[in-house]
Amino acid sequence: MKTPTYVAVTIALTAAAALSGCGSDGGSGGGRKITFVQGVKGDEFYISMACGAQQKAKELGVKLDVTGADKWDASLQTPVVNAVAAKSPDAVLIAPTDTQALRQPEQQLKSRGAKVIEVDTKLDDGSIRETAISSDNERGGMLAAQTLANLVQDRGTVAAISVKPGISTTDARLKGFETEIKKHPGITYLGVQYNDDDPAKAASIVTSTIASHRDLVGVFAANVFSGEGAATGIEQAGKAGQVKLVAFDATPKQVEALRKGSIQGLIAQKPFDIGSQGVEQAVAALDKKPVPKTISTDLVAVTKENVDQPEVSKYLYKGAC
Ligand code: T6T
Repeated sequence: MKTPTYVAVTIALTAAAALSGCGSDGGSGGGRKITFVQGVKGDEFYISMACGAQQKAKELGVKLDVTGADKWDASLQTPVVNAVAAKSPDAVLIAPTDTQALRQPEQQLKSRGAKVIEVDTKLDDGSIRETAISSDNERGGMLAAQTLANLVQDRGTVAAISVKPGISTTDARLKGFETEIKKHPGITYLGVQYNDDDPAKAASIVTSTIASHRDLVGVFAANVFSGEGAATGIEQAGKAGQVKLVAFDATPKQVEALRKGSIQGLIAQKPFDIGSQGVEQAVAALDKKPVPKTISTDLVAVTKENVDQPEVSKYLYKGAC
């Protein structure tokens, strides 16, 4: 039976696209396979990042898979990465959950021929990745300190809460926060406590800190679950609006707390842009085009007053694309 012309043309175009390295929609992805390994599943920061990566992957004709562990834990992320390596993707976007512990799993990805793009977090060892794409976290921590100092009128005791040591992003935020808060002599800084990225643990840390420090006037929360938990703790202590809270990120739950008055300031990142650039740089690396060693994305200060302005609300994180 003679093949109808339109079928023959489709087959020819698809074959030509595959050979030329262009996606069927003309992108340069050429049907390549990329996997995105999140720092943790079920976190709107990484869900928003995956949305950006998916949009760029579609545009460039790339197949994108998204995976991750259920908790922020290097011992759980490692088998996820090993399983990805076994499938030999052309490139991997990864948010390593520890600056050291994920070095060997990332090295295995590279040894199997994958281009490694670190998104959000990064390893101490920069020799494996093609590039690292993230917010300017140290500057974001300094911005958080300036914001909190203004909110507490430059006097009283403040504390910080974060995930665990050894995470490039939250460690940088704390470094920026501590550098800046020390420039405010009227403010006593209690230091940081860690919650293992568990909002319930963050809530109990904040309630007990409030109970043991009657002069506590402010808290800096270095990421999503630290911020969501700290807001809960402040509400449970009956101190909403009295103990000021500045948190990194902008999930729906954090924005709700901002509107309710248990959070006073959010430092929103641009995860959608990070994901989109991650796929773009992966394809550039596969096409042997130059890739910058680091790419820094912007931050947006979100308050109750500006949260509904379109130029701010477009950066609020989403639970689905
Ligand atoms: O703050 C983000 C991310 O930038 C950080 O590396 C880890 O925590 C988050 O994922 C939010 O949960």
